[in-house]
Amino acid sequence: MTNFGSTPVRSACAALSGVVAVAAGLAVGELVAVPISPDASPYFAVGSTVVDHSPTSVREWAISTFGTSDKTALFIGMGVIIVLIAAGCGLAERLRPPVGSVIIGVFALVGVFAAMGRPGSSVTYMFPSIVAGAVGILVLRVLISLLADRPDLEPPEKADGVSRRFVLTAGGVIAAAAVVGTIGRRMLADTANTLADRARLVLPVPAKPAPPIPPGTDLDVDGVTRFVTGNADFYRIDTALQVPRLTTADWSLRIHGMVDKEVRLSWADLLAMPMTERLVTLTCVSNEVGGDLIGNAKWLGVPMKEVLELAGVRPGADMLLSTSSDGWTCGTPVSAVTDGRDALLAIGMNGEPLPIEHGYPIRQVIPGLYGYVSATKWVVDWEITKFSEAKAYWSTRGWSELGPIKLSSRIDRPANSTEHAPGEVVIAGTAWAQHTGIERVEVRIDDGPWQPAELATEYSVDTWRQWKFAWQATSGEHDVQCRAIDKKGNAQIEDNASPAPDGSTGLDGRTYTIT
Ligand SMILES: Nc1nc2c(c(=O)[nH]1)N[C@H]1C(S)=C(S)[C@@H](COP(=O)(O)O)O[C@H]1N2
Ligand SMILES: [Mo]
Repeated sequence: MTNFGSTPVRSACAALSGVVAVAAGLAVGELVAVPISPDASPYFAVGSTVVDHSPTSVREWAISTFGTSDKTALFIGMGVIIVLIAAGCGLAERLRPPVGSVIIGVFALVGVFAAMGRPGSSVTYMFPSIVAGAVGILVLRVLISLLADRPDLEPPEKADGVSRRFVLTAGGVIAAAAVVGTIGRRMLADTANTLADRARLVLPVPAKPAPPIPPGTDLDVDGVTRFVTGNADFYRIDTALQVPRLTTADWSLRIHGMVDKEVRLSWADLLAMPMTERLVTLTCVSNEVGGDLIGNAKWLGVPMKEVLELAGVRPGADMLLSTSSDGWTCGTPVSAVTDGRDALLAIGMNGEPLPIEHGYPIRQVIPGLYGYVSATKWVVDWEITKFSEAKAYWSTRGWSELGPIKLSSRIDRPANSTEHAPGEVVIAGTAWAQHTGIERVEVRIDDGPWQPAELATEYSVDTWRQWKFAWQATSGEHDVQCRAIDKKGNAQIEDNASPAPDGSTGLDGRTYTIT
């Protein structure tokens, strides 16, 4: 016990505290980055930024010295520097609090800026660094406080001037950081792997390209959703806590059940088939009246019918039960796949490989059916069966077995409860009746008559259709509603119904004040 309370031991422990704190922060940063992007990880973002901004001569030197391990060398080098700085933070925090915490905070900011500067970044990219910084500072303060002199403690509660609580806490944090950091890093590596696979994928030229979009499908009225929804703006719905990360090499589709012959389709088999390109409007059954869980994209893929014919459907089968790589299931009427509509096993979305969250590398798109009974993303298995024998994910949870999309329409502009001057006010929006087509959209002011709106050029019966109505507004408060009529003459159902079990009904309405 000669060293009891000695400065060297406590200094070493302070330095160690810094290293543990920074390691914990970085580990948590990795995990927080998982649902965002590999580029959002503070460690990776800073490393990548260093690589991107280092002079060519330095990069050439690194490549000639370390060869293909140049990136590994960089990350190891960064690790050594971080350990040294972290140790310094620990010492500084003990001698001059809160200098250590401030240095960690500054490094968190460096992480924030590096992550925000990555290509394709969004505001969410700053979270991993912020959380990493907060965890680092918290751990540092706790450990340093445990190092404070405790004259009340005697061995074995206190050895060499260091309390047992300090040793246990530091050990616990480092063990937890190792687990969290390893899991986070592995998941990020999987994502990076899938992103690299996606970046390499060259989409085939369609044998049947989508008909060109005629002028006038977009009315170009400010505030109306565009006719084609960009991939980044496309609504996303799935049960995946962690988006599946498949690669084209991992992927295959097994077709079994009530088939003439079982088939396993590989990516190469798929690419050997002629591709079709179509615009199809996808809608979620959970979309409320006036909601935005709907989008229209140009999909590239193989007709599902042709894939099904490779296996051959046996008589009596009426359900295609598809399963995603994460085990979600979807029951689609076989007839919707074989009746000639453009049901696609899609690999492209608006000219790009599918984004990971929209099903990379492959998903289903079937015109006319809500997503939960048609649009399986990350699809890997088709079982041909009967509705009387199988139930899919949402059907076991109270939703209908069949989910044809309900005729509906939406007002996109002007925004609700806005004020306008008397005279012309342009009301505009979109309407959809997938696989039947929109015949008419009508607008009603207060309790007045239904008046026809001007329709955009029709692209196809599988895509939504914009409309606009030039209203001659008079002073006062007015309620405005819209309704659609489809090509079979059905008018949109006016009674309000919530989405469960088979889709919402009712009319979209807005209130405007004209002064
Ligand atoms: N694997 C999988 N695919 C899925 C789902 C899911 O939860 N898991 N949700 C479905 C639902 S309910 C909808 S509305 C559409 C949405 O597709 P999107 O996210 O590309 O817009 O995907 C469908 N495909
Ligand atoms: Mo959905």
